[in-house]
Amino acid sequence: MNNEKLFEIASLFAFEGDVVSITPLGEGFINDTYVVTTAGDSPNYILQRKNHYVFPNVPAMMGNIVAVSEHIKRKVADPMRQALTVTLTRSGELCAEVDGNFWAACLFISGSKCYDRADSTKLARQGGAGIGRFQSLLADFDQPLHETIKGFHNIRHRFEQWDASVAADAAGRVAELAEEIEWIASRREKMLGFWSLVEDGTIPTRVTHNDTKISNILFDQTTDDVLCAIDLDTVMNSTSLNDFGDAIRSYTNTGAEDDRDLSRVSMNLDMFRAYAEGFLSERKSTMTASELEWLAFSGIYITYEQVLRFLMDYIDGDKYYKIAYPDHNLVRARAQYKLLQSMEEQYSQMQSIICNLS
Ligand code: GN1
Ligand code: MG
Repeated sequence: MNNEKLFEIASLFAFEGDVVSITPLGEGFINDTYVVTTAGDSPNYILQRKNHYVFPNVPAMMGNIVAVSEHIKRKVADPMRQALTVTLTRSGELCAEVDGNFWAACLFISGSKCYDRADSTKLARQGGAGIGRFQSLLADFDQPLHETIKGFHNIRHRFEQWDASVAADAAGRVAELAEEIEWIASRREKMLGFWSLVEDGTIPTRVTHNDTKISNILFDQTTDDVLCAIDLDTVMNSTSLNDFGDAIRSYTNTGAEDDRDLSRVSMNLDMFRAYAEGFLSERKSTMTASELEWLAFSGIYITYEQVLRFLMDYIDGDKYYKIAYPDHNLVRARAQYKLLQSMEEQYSQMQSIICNLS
């Protein structure tokens, strides 16, 4: 995106001060993110092009983000730093549509930082407490939330998409994937068994973040305390276990999400314990027995779902995730599968850790 165009888009938003620079930030797989720097003492902002292939209704998604953030603001000591502040367009809209793309903005929280990787148990504990607190702050949120991505962590829905993708074979890749397709098939009933407990209400539905990797938490630059959860695009009603499971998938991995060297990929049990300690320190007293019973399994569930999603995108011809090279989604799927196997091997230890903490 050229700079002139970016300045033109920025001018649509009710930013304070003169915009002096707009620079890319981070490596999200979905949206394009920029930092907007303004002159003098005026605040800086985050400007994002929201991917509307992934998010079909960006205004409704922004409505979720505003509602949830307003709710959190009413409860925290420092609302401008412990919650997101969405910046409206000059005409008062939640987002701007430019050439068929949707743009949205929020305040850049000053004196904040984030981490790309959780490389210590201290960070894992803090991250767990951060997401646990996010869920606690929203426990009494009672407004309807738009389902931003239909069936996001609903494996029954994912299997419908999966079956259609495999049948369509849009990129002609199915024939070479017999082994990988069997990884998915062999665990299908087990995953549906877990999800049916969510569907029948045995496991309760709450307000959840749904994308809980470490880079989606802001820390204070000075104190290193957690400030708030960011990237609220996927805030929806689901089981709180998905937030735990997705974090376990990312925090505990000893390798990279897309590691070609599978010998580097495994689940680190100390990181699992630390994340669980942090999460349960905030949530234990309000969790049901069924949630605690399935907490450890949620890591396996979400990692399996991620194998399926990466593989499905590879089968579809790489339509969803940004890729850096042609078989990137396949490499991601294989690395996540290695992580899944490592979790399955350590499942009884994961279970006893949760049991001891709860
Ligand atoms: C996507 O773009 P990013 O990094 O926030 C995805 C997550 C995946 C993740 C895999 C809306 O998140 O669900 O777990 O990639 N977000 C969406 O790293 O699909
Ligand atoms: Mg995200």
